[in-house]
Amino acid sequence: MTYQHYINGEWVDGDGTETFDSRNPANGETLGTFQRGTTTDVEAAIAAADDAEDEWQSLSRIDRAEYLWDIYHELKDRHQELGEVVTKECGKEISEGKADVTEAWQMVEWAAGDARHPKGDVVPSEIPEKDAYMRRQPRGVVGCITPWNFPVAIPFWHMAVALVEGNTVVWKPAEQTPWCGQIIAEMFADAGIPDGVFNMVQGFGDAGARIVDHDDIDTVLFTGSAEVGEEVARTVADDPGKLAACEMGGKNGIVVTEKADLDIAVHAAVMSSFKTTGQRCVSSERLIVHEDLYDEFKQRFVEIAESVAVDDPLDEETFMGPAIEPAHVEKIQTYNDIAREEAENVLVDRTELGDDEIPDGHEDGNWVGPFVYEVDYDPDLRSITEEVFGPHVALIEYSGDIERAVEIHNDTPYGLAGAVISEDYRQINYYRDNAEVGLAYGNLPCIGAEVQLPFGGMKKSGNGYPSAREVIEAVTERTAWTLNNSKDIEMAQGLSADINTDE
Ligand code: UN1
Repeated sequence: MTYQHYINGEWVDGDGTETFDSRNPANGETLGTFQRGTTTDVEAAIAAADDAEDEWQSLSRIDRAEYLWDIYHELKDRHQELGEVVTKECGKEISEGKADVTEAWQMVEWAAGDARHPKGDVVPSEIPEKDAYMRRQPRGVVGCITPWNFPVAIPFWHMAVALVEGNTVVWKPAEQTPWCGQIIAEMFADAGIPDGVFNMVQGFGDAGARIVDHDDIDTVLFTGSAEVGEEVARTVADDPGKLAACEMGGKNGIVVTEKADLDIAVHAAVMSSFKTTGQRCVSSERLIVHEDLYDEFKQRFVEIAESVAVDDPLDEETFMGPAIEPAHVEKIQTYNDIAREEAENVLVDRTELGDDEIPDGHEDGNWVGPFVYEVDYDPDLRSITEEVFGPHVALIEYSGDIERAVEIHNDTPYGLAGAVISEDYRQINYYRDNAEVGLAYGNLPCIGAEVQLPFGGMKKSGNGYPSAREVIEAVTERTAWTLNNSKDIEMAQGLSADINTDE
């Protein structure tokens, strides 16, 4: 059987004749076959979303949220099952597969709960007889393009708030995780969301590109790679009526100062570097460690990186599952090769796992283990400036004060996430005030943000926050509404309201 698109309230094959398979990255098994959407399918979905706008906007925010509450309960009720689906399709170990589903229902809860919260601002006016308000209105049709590494949570980052606010959506899930896309679309269908309000087209970059450049899309929400995100932002910039909110990757760093608690430092670094096999946009690939602690930190970090459990992701004892796909393993290998050239020393090289390390029956998985190296700091090294999106970690020793550490930390084109490990509040506050990142942590890993926080980056890591709480800015217009309660018109700024005539 071939899974279909969900357009205008119907499951359809669409216009295309090609199909594609979803594969389990841990063992290569085929999980399902899916229709590959064409630009025509995207156009049909956008037309449906456009037609559905008026009816959807005529509902109250609270009534729109009712559809999402159904989904909230379903996500919770099916936690274990869906966690396993995430793990099978994207390779994250099972606690992470389940956390993805938890993050999804938390986002739905935030969005649907927010429907009952006051919205907009009451704003003072210079003129006592005037009432001024800021009101929010939906932007219209929102196009959502989501990545494979959070195949359930990130779609809800994009869509939950967009829908409650009164937008209709056209969504393209990542081509690596269409099964998660299918299940989410089934949830919307089961919740009885009106036809055309939610549309899903399975497919690849050509389908995504049509979402981005279509005139009837009002906002594009994109989470994914920097290359694609830049293209999205550029295309959207050509159309003044359109908005893009993009969240891309990072070359995230953790600063371990001479005042750090080493247990916290090692724990936070291991979590940040190797959870999700380094495939979070917030994963850390640079550990910037003060010379006073460097040797001990190195020894302890290396010991764990040598032994961290890379194994069957469905097994609860596993720490790292496989990488998403063979092409991604190649990318990681390429960067490991670059680092071999650039590094002072390679400390851990589990690029190729031994046969005894690969779980039985998983020989066709996309296995890659930790790679750790130390460099003599040089801002021109590719290995410490380009995002790998894998378990590829540089140790960078620094001497001097926190200012120096933060200088190295900020010396990347990216600015998504980072952490400082220190027991000295002055160092922590210096980092807080000067680190060029959207998500900054003290004495914690630089992963694991909660949905009620703003989530997004500075510099090349993105703009416009297509995620979590802050997505509301990308999917709403703000109207400044002013009402005069007087019979006379009086203007602010001392502007005369007199009408002078020649008579
Ligand atoms: C991502 O890294 O691609 O903060 C998303 C976190 C998760 C989301 C990560 N809440 O680690």
